[in-house]
Amino acid sequence: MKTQVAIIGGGPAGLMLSHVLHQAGIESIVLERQTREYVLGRIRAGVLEWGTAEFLTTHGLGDRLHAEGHVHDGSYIAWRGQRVLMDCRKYAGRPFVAYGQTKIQEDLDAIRGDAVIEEAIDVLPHDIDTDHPYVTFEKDGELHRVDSEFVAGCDGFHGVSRTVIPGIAEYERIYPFGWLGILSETPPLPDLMYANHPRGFALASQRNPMLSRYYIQVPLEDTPEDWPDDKFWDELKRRLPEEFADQIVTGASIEKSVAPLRSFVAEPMSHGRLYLAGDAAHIVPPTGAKGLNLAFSDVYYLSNALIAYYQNGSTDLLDGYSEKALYRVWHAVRFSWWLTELLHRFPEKGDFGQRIQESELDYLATSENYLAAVSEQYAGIPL
Ligand code: RFL
Ligand code: PHB
Repeated sequence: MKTQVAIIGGGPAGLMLSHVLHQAGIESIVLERQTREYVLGRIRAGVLEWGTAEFLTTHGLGDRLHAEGHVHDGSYIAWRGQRVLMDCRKYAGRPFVAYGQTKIQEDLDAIRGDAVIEEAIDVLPHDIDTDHPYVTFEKDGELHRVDSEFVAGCDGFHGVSRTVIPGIAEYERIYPFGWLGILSETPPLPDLMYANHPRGFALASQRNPMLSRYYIQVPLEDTPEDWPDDKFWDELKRRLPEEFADQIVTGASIEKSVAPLRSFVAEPMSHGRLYLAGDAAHIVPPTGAKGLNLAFSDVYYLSNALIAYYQNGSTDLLDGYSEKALYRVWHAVRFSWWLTELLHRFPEKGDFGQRIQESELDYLATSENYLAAVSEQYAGIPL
């Protein structure tokens, strides 16, 4: 096979890149390890920055987003009887949208599904230092080869692309707990709420008027089996402020899983003709709701760079891609780390660490300047 851009990974980053390139007349083939059903069934992100919503809209993906997405001015942080609103509209001039990643994946699959080769195993990029890189893979027991001009590594944190970049630097922090998340067909609270509580962090989120998403901080060893629905609801309500806990409508969970929390950055994000985008190059803990937004901002920069190359032969944007993308990545990595440290319980930090955390929360409640700075970061820096 032959194409202009071989894309490894058919998650949101890979499919969006393929879509934007296609609109500019640039061919691509997407190699995805999993089946289409598996990829469409994954439950992931729920919060889109305004810039992400605009990027999707510009590329013809706005209709369902604007019809079904729920625009919010901000999200609450609650602790010890206090509450502040990280007001994105007020302090950054732009709201955010609650819209499930699953729907974006569906929308992208509907327009770019034909470019995807599913169940491609042992995918491996070759000759990325030359002008003629290629990718090999196996499907149905046969070995295949895609000759290309560029390779985009959009294969997530467990992908292969990052591993072929010689001497890549990796920065990592692993948090000593996980998030247990459930999805339930019940009406959600009107707003998102992040709660800091002595029993641990909790988050009330949403997907649509009849679909709620909730998370609680749990020990890393815990499994979904440790958390029958009744136990989960009980714990969630204990961690949220009483007046909100009382409004929660409980019901059977339709999905339940535990996710570890990690901050990770690999740099540079390119080598020769291989370019990384999304979780393949960086991971943030979900506390700041930044992962998917970063995947899309990478795709924004990378697609611009590839389009400039194909339209006028310029390599300036390609050469500057890694630096440009990493600037935004490190902002989001720092904010996500900071919000994670502020909102979770870290018994190993002792009483001193706990008092520092409480003092910082008090500062947030009393200083509008501080709250404005936090809200602006939650809104996300413009592309
Ligand atoms: P993905 O979605 O992991 O897709 C990568 C794709 O590559 C495939 N793949 C391979 N294909 C071929 N060969 C290989 N060797 C391959 N290895 C892997 C995989 O099967 C997969 O299809 O990465 P991408 O596209 O970069 O997208 C990133 C986002 O999915 C991720 O950042 C977000 O889901 C993170 N995230 C959130 N982000 C937000 O912006 N807002 C949120 O509210 C938010 N909430 C979340 C989240 C992630 C969570 N989990 C489960 C990690 C909540 C949770 C609980
Ligand atoms: C979600 O709805 O899945 C969600 C919302 C906000 C976050 C993380 C996840 O910070």
